Amino acid sequence: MKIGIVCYPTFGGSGVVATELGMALSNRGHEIHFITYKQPVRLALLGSNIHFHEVHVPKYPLFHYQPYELALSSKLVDMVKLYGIELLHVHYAIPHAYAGYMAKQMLEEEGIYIPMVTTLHGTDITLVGNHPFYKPAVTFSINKSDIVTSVSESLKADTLRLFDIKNDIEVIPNFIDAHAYKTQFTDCQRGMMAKEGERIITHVSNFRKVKRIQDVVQIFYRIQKEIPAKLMMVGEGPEKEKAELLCEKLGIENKVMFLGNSNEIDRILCFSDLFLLPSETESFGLAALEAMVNRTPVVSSNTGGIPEVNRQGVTGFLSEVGNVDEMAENALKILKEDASLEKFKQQARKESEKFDVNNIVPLYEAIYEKAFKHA
Ligand code: GMT
Repeated sequence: MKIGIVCYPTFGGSGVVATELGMALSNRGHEIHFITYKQPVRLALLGSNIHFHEVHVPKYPLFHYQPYELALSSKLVDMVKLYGIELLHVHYAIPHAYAGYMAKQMLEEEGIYIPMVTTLHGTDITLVGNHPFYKPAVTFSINKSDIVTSVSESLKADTLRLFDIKNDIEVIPNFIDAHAYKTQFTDCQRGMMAKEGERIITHVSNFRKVKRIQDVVQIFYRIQKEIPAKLMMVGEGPEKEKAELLCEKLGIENKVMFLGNSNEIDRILCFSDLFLLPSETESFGLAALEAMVNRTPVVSSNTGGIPEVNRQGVTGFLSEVGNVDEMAENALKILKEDASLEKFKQQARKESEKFDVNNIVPLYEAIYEKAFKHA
């Protein structure tokens, strides 16, 4: 199939999933066209089966806001015609489903019918899309999609609760390539980051409010009072500075490393002993799954789709949002003894294999077949 993928090209989970999906589909013989404003960060290799088309938005002084949807829908029309793209798969409803639907309509005027699959990722529903200023357009574009998927049962329930949705929503969980990690890094160079006997705790995110970065620091503060430990903070975002200040205030700045955005998350997770994800809301928690595949157990909040990924007492522990005392106690349960740490590491890895690319990508292929019948 020739598939056009629309996504955010940044470090956010939806862009990562869309990029990994495109790469997996191209390995399975499909021709993939990424259409977005920048080459997706995880997209390493372009080739005969995998293309990137940049959406340019010319700046014009009259416009206070430059019209990205207009440029995107025009680019979609052009690329569908030029490359014979047969299906559009848009990730994140805003504004991608809206622009995709406009492109579909323009193409229909020329006698070209193209199905559109929309994948909902989380904040497009729970935070941004739900805002009254966007809601009618988001509802409309979800209802106009040929097939709608969501990345967890929890997100599906949220969507049905918050919007007046007329079509079915199919749940297809996010995925990882478990086999890519099996033999990848035998020497994790742990010694570069921590001393012998120190536990390494990691958090990876876009440092937005929803991630409750201050909770990450507070949990670590409690852990390091009990055992020798270091905290790796990976990512960039608006809450980073506050977190740095809190570390100074608590006097733990020499135990916390802020590593910025990284394309080598797996190298960092390779030497991590525990992953912290205390988010306010999380439709899935791809970062937790990426930790688990790298044998890193997870201490998290029990919100949204996280319980579908992090299993209580198996891959880690879950607590109510904001309960940093319990999260720290749970972390210590895992970290204190080598034997319990090893047990959780093995269980985290085993559970992650359920989300292997080879189990999940065929579900998308089946959806595409269905979308053709629907269109
Ligand atoms: O987590 C973020 O803030 C980024 C956001 C995105 O849209 O890129 O992530 C969402 O989609 C990911 C991939 O499906 C999910 O794993 C994240 O849980 C979800 N984030 C939230 O729901 C807050």
